[in-house]
Amino acid sequence: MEIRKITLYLLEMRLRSPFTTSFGTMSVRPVLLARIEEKGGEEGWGECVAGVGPWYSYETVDIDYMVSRRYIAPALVGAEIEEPGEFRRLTGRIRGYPMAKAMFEEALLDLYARLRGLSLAELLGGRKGRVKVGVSIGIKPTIDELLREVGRRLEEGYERIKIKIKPGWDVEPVKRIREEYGDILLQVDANASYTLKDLYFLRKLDKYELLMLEQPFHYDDLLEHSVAARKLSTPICLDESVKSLHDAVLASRIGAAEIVNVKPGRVGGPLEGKRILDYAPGLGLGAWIGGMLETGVGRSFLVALASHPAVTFHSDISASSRYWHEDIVDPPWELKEGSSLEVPRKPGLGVEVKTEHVEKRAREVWSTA
Ligand code: OSB
Ligand code: MG
Repeated sequence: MEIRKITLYLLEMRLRSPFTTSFGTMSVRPVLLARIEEKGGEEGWGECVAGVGPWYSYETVDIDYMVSRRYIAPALVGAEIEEPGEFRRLTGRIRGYPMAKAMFEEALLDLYARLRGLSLAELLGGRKGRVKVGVSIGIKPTIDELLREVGRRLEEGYERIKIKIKPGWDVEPVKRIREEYGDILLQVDANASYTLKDLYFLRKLDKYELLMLEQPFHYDDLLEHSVAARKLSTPICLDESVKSLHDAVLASRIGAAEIVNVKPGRVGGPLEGKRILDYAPGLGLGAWIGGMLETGVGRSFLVALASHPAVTFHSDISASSRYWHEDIVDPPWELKEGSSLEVPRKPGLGVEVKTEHVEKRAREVWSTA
């Protein structure tokens, strides 16, 4: 495929309800999209998951927009690419910025899949026709509000609940959810808000039979996790700390985690996500696919990865309606029976991008000549 033109769209999408984690509240999600067109007229779409500020990672949407225009798009446009795996080599000189790179790799995968008549799942080693999904619930002003939202999500059909925790919002919310809703599938995500000094509190979570404790410690640390893992019965899952297959290998070698949350944006693209999944069973790691409040475009890649046989837990891929009043894809992602999403068999994303809607809603549009 000869890359003819790249267009970037910067949107601001209002979430249906604000999402609060240990690092802050998000009400409006900035969304950066890439559209890559090849010589024959076919196109592909990708999404960057960077946020407003450098909280989850050092990347922000503004920085990634700049890096994309200045460095990544110029390295691609005019290039003749046999298959999406070549993207890494073409942009090998650019250090870091995995979320920006992931957006381009996604667009190339979509483009390649459309040209070949393959689904994303087929490209990414997917086998399942449906994927099990859950919902991620943010920190709430009160426990009553949290309990109400958990109840509502269970009613909507989500059979696995993840709640965000932070010091001071951990044991009590979990205890109250267990009292109210019994032995539902429940897990917690700390987004790196604890230190080893808090081990005493984290050990109190052990009696609540949580599926896992996600990223309790520093975003770039494996050692603290490996120390804590020996003292906790709740399995540790890593999110922020795993930026590549290399990190996943290291984490399993030193016993820092039993489970890995695979996010294509965090690891530089769906192909590195697939590699982690390919190795996870051999490393003795359970796996699932994490979300970053993506629109329907990013969600397509999450669903495709979640259909990989190494995915052993429910993924954070909720339906479009959990996030948006109106998604930018048609049809929107819908929750199906058994807390699942259907894996599309159509070529590429498997859903249509509503291009006019994106163009109308974009705050900024940039394209190569
Ligand atoms: O840590 O998993 C996380 C959203 C933004 C940043 C980090 C995280 C999340 C989520 C949302 O948990 C999951 C979803 O997209 O539904
Ligand atoms: Mg997380």
